[in-house]
Amino acid sequence: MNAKKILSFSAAFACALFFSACDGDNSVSVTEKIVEGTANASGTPAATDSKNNAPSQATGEKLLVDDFEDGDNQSPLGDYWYMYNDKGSGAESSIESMTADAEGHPKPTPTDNGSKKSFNVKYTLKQGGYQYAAYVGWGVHLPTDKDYSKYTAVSYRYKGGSHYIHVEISSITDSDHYMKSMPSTKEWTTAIVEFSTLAQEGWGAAVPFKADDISAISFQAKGPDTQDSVFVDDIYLLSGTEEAK
Ligand SMILES: [Ca+2]
Repeated sequence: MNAKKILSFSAAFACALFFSACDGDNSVSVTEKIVEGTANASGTPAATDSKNNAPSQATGEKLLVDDFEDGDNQSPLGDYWYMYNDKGSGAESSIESMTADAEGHPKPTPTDNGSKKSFNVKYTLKQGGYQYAAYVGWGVHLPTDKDYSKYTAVSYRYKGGSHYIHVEISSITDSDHYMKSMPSTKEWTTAIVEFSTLAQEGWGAAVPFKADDISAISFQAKGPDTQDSVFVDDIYLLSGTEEAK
């Protein structure tokens, strides 16, 4: 797939899926790229906008997890966005929201992606005396009494450092969640992550993935000591996808 095709597709797709970002201004989306991450959680993140690896587009129902336009700390599905760090494990990483409230809870921040707000974290990874890689994370729980069985993928837009997306299921109790590694990007990028491409990292119990058991969508930055930031927006569960034309 050549670059021109990616750009023309991306603009159309972004306006179809995220139409609110395109009201009266198609120029917003033309710089977006569409990528997928790598299934290997320990591998080097790589974009898939290269030959023989076409991106997907949504074809079925969408369930909004959050688009942050209301500016509050709560997902439309009911639960609240959270952040965590590795200090309880003995490392020294930190994470903060650019616009936390008085209690330190993360809140959406004004954004440059054509919508009003997105969710931002900035973080410092610092291994300290911890024997494994430093990590921080952020995410939101989903109500577990809802039927997610028809959903096959999660989509979101992001900009910033490399990270992992986690689709957590309630039947995993040791935190070795299904995940995918996503590459860093300096431009707002649309990612469609098929559940079939997720993998557990492998240090915990192997548990079959069942979409109906989804309990959280979360993100994690993990690796060598560094400082970076990530913005996320327009997070949806998708019931169908197909290869982009
Ligand atoms: Ca938004």
